[in-house]
Amino acid sequence: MLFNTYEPWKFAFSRQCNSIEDVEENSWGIIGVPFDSTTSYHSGTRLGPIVVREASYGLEVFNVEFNNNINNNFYDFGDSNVIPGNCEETINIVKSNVLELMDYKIKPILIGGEHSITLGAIEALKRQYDDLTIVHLDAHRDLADELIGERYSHGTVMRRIHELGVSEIIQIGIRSASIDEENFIKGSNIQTFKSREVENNMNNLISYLSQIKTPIYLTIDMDVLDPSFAPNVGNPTPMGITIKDIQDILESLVAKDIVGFDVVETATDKLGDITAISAAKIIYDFLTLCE
Ligand SMILES: [Mn+2]
Repeated sequence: MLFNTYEPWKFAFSRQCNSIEDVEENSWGIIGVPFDSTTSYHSGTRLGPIVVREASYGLEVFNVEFNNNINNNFYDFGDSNVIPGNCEETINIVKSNVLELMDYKIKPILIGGEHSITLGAIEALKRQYDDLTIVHLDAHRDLADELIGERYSHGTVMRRIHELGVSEIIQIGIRSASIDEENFIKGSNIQTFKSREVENNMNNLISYLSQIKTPIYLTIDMDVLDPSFAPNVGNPTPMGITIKDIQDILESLVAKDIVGFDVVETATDKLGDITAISAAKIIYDFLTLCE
């Protein structure tokens, strides 16, 4: 039986455990990463984990849209330590946290926090998975080599992930990039479905995703959504995709081998904020659909 006892430090419906050793293999493990350091426009992502968890208590056990209860095979392990102002060291902490989950065969779900934290999760998973496809939903490519002189930042995170030698990066919802980033992807293993292409031809995207053979890491920057659904993100960008689009993408991926997931860049200090509600809904839909 699932209990929805309000406990704002944990995502609604998460299971209880006395010790990580008691957790069943192949469970999902939520880690909040309350980190905000290199966001270049709106700040506030350090409060993302708490507002997203709080918003999750507006959801019901039964997910009407998918005619199923939320899968209760997940635990919320609380927040990671972070080092304010030190992106590289915070990424290392996230990496060690994810490695610890992997020791117990628990699959990570990160709630951000700025997007740079995704690098820590993927560095950890790369130790186990030689072949890893990154499905990256974002308004931005995040492929800059440096941003304001920084190699580790929320605008360079996919460039650092690319350097790890992943199988493929599939960028979905893109609508803002530099000419350097556009040149970088030419001839690379980076595939693009711009926001308008998602809107105009979802079937094409779904059929592309259905071809993925490797394990998958799914990272969702909340700014992939149109600002009407998610105004409070680090870099709101008009002409985004919808939550329905994300549901379609999740449905096309759930039969695959998803080994890690994150939802990042929620940037608000307001309880009940629409951006936090949208982020909680996406995590809830994911947990309803995924084993
Ligand atoms: Mn972005």
